[in-house]
Amino acid sequence: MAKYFALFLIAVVSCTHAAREDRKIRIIPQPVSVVQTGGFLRLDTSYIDFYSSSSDANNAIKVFQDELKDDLQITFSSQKSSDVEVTIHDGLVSGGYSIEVDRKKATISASDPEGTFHGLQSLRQMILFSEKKGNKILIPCCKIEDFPEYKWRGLMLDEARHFFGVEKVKQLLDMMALHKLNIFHWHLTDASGWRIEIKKYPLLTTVGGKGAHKNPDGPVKFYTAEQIKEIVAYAGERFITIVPEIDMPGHAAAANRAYPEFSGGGSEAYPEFTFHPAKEGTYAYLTDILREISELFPASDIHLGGDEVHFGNQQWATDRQVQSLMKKMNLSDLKAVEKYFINRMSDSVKSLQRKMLGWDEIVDSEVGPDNAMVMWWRHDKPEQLKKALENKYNVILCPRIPLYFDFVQHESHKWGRRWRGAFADIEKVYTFPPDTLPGFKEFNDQILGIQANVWTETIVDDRRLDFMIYPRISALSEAAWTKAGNKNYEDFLERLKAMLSFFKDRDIYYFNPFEPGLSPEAEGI
Ligand code: TNX
Repeated sequence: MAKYFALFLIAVVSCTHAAREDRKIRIIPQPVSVVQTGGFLRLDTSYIDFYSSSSDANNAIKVFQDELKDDLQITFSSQKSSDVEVTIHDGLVSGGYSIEVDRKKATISASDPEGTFHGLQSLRQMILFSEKKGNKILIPCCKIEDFPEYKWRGLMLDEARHFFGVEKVKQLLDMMALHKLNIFHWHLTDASGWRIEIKKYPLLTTVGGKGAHKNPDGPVKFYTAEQIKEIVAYAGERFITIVPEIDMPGHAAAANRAYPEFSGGGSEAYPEFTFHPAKEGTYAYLTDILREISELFPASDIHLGGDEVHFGNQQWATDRQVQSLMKKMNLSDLKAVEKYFINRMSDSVKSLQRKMLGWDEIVDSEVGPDNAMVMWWRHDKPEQLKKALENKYNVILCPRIPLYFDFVQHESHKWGRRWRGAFADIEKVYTFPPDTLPGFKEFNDQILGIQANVWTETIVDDRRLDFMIYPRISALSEAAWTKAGNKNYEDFLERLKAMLSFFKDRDIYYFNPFEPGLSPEAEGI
């Protein structure tokens, strides 16, 4: 009898245990603390009563309600007997929030609208990923406290090499917002195409917007100023800042097709790659462009690129005007010319009341930490990160390995790039940053955050784009938001399963880390 009783007990215990696992709260990125207090709030599957005591939260609430209408066809009313209540009051970290769920209601508190937005996105995941029984959604009672580890949680998309358009970008912004990523860095110009309308120089888009990487004769594709405004507003409603990048003095071939008078030439492999550093007209032209950019983007920063100038500055060495500039300004070599260019353009950015951002090459241009922030991308040059930090720059970490999402993501894959065999698998994204990074600990307060970059030379269409971004975006969000001590890859993978089915419902063509060998090619990607 005792034996049977023991067996019975084991059965009961393991059942409850299984149920508990099943009823776990699954939020990505993992919050600072989640304590399940027992029992459930039973929400109706088709109707939620929603109350907010502050109109400051209206915008975050509107996005949340529209999304849930779309996700689950839930409708909303607002009486005081609410299922969900939102309050704004002092005392919580900016961008942070708390959620308390008891058997009667879910209460979200934050100090600012951004915190409210984050809290609502967590609640949305709880609604989406909790058990549904009959016409009830069973939200586990809990207390959640949450705030971000890094203030810069970015994703960069290159639309110069391949263009994806308004709807795809909005979908990406939606997914960023769901993951509490808050910076969308938009690489809008490069050798393959110039993708943003500039009223004063219309040929930039009508000529420079033609074609794509390896397909120079493709159709003209670009964003009109109106579309840019629409996307900036859409991002703003989701507490995402868009940082535009106008790459210079290299990666300028598309602009140079439109206005060859400002070209500084290129090399055999990279024709017409640079802007001309010795013509006064170039600085006026680029400053005019940046003025229009500053009118379109409210962000406090403008990214000027500054990368890989040596790919195509060979003609500077023989150009008569560059030679006389070098004499006049006492510039000893082409690196000094590059430095001169970057400093002039940094002055332009300053005159527009903006701060310059640049790739890690700009540290060598000594533009100064008061004038610029740096994105460290060359993972094979850790000394450049150290140099940036020692020179007091604020830095965003986005090293190719593991944060370039155009890189292969699984050993067995051939879709994407590799760096001497190295690639960017999801676990490495998740565990970033390793505490072995040089300078990382001593200069921690200069590290603004983390960003992944999606370069698109090899990403030709929406499906490939999805495949490279999802679900590495989920790992990125946890790398950027969650404290190191709260990260756990196995636990993340468990939570990720729910997120993958959400991606599936959205027709997002994600990589499945649980079936890594599946060949996208076989499926026609
Ligand atoms: C390096 S990252 C580049 C890009 C390429 C990318 C491809 C950087 C500042 N420059 O121009 O698209 O590698 O992975």
